[in-house]
Amino acid sequence: MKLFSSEQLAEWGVVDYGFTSQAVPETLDHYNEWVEKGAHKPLDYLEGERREKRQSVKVHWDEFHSAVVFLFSYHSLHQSMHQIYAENENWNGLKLASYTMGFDGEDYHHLLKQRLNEIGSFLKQNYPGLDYKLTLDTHPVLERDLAFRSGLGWFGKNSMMINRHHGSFFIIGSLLLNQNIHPEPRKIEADHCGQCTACADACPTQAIDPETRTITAKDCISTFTIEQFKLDTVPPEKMDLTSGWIFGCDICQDVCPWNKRVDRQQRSAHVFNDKQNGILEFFLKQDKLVLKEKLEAMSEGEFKRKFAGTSFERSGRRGLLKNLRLLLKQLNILS
Ligand code: B12
Ligand code: SF4
Ligand code: SF4
Repeated sequence: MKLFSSEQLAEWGVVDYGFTSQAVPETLDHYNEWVEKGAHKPLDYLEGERREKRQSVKVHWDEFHSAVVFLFSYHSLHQSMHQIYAENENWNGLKLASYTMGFDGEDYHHLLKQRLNEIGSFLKQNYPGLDYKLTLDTHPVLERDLAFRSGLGWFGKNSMMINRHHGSFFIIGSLLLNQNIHPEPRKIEADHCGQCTACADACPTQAIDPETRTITAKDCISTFTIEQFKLDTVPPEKMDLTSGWIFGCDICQDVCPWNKRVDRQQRSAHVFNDKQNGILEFFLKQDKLVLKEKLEAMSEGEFKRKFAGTSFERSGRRGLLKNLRLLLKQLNILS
């Protein structure tokens, strides 16, 4: 049974979707073990009350009966960013997680929330009495597991949810429903990592444990560059930004053969919009020291106005400056 037409899916940017009526995550024990051994630190929002809610979607929302889970791909932006890193003479050596440039350069939390609400309204027209809640990153739901039990992919050794046809460069967004509108869920996807360990081998901070398919959060460049905003944050011993990532990190996805496969199948020539060009010009196309000086001279308010509605609002001026200073020190450009 198809709920949506291919035109609708294309308009929403959905490359695949699935269903589950299972409230309890399939891999819950792994999550609990991970938090109990403290591997989530410093991400305190994964413990306490929000950990309790993650034990079952029913704890988060007691009317839950099923979920429709969507994959919103940004693979083409990953390709465009690589083109800049490989070919652009004006590139300053800095790198940004490609999701920041996806979704028209807007913070996906805003843009995909609108799309999920559109999808929710459409479903409501067809199912009388239907109610929904959306879950998109910040909600206390194990979203990779929700996608896993909807048959959309498997957990890679880098802990990413990987889809056989679309790789891992996608955002997971879901509608939790008070009805079970789809009785035939897909089969759970098998593991397709095999003997490969490319992600763990490539991670500059050795944050990946390929045995448990989890990462040590404090050692992940993404944690340090996106989640820790304070100027005086002490970098963990293994933190290594020398490969240029100043906001997020894509290394363990870039090297994954399942993403390289999508690279070979899709050739996209992306035309950047004004918002995306603004981000590129500011962060990636001016000298690193000039960028540092500009960030130092800017007020928090000025930064917020310049990057309103983008992913960079999250870390703010201070967070980016902290990352850039560490990178410049590690490259011996700054003492
Ligand atoms: C906290 C968090 C982070 C933390 C911790 C990441 C982590 N790996 O746990 C940090 C800040 C480091 C982070 C980074 C990134 N994140 Co993040 N993050 C989250 C968040 C909010 C919670 C994740 C969580 O619960 N982690 C706890 C771990 C234990 O759970 P898990 O990651 O689901 O891992 C499962 C598997 O490891 C499995 N498992 C464990 N052992 C074993 C063993 C076997 C044999 C098997 C089969 C399974 C298995 O069980 C675990 C529990 O379900 C989710 C959104 C959400 N609400 O779920 C987004 C989310 C996971 N992040 C996302 C993204 C895009 C990223 C980045 C790519 C951003 C970037 N470019 O910098 C990086 C990727 C880093 C990486 N390799 O994971 C996407 C991932 C999409 C996808 N394709 O998987 C999510 C789902 C957001 C979204 N809505 O799309 N993130
Ligand atoms: S996102 Fe970067 S630092 Fe984090 S686990 Fe992957 S390669 Fe390592
Ligand atoms: S790089 Fe290899 S081991 Fe890592 S997630 Fe991809 S296929 Fe699995």
